[in-house]
Amino acid sequence: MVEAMCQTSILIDRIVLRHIRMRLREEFRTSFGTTTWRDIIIVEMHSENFIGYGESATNSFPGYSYETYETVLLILKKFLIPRVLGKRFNSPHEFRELLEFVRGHPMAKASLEYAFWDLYAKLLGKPLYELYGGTKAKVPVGVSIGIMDKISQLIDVIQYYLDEGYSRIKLKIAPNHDLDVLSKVRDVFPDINLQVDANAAYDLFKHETVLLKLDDFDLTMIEQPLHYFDLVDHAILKSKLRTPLCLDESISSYHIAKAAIKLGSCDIVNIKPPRVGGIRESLNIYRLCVENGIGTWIGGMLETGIGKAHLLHIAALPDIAYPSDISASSRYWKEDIIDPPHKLNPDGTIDVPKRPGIGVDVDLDILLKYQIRSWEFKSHF
Ligand code: OSB
Ligand code: MG
Repeated sequence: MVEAMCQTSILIDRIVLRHIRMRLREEFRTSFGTTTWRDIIIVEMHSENFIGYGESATNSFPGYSYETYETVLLILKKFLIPRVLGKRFNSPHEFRELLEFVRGHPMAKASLEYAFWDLYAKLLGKPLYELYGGTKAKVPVGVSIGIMDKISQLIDVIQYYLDEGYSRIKLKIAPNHDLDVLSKVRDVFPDINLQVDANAAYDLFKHETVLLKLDDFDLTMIEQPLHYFDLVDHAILKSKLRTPLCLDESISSYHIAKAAIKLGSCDIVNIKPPRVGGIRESLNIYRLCVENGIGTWIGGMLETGIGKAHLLHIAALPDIAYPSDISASSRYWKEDIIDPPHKLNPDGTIDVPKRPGIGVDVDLDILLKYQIRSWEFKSHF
């Protein structure tokens, strides 16, 4: 689909990296740690008068994966940028191919690939979703809610987001913060679309009884209950659960997705472009899942409006089956760095931007308020 498009040759003549630090409106607690501040690398890729934008989804601590914003900076500066700067590319496929010489570091690759896709689409004058074969003008979204000490507070927060119009609620769970919480939440909200995410906190041997009791709460899915390397135990657990099992952290690439599907480790895959190394890999995983009857949706990583815009274009694909973790700008930020900000529609969807590329403008004045440092790389021509 993408490869068959009209050829546009792009010369990458300048790349600017901006380290920004933004405070979340509220701290976000998961089984792997608490996030209050986000350290983000914004990638600005220039060709002629066009600018493409990417964003690293990493954090300041390697709790979700081994990458941090510092490793992204290192890999971009030392390996990836020197490889692409001053070169011409005829397609995003050709661009992405050149990043393959680095093993791992998916979030570094994704941040650069994001910027290239945006640039490429802007040069073609087309919104990104059209290049991906996306068909949805607006996509169903849900909100992900962190762990809270007080159940009364959690109930209030759920009510707040339901009132805002979110129609799917995802709760973070962890050992000793699960059945009791869910039973109280279900008492108050018996009918809402509810799912949970354990961020790999459980062990099948130690926690089997608790995990099987999750079947009692009519959950849409259980996300990443076990260790991220443990495809086999996930397959065993899936065979014992009625609730669909979704993998997040485990699915680090197309090849692992293939193994997980062959092993029967999951019913659903949360596709997160930053986790798998970008858009091309996400499109490949999406197609693989659709061919194999595995449900998909697009996961989030507390991104700014730039990263969320990229997610919206991918979530516009026709067979994404569940609401995605793409909340409105106001969910995480007092002030987003894009114009216009992403807004939630009353029906629990967010519009896919229609203008070329990611389809939203970056507000440089706001971005610079949060900037810690920037680095500029110019081609020699
Ligand atoms: O596991 O899905 C996750 C945020 C950071 C890291 C991991 C995860 C999350 C979320 C929030 O659940 C998703 C979002 O709204 O961006
Ligand atoms: Mg998750």
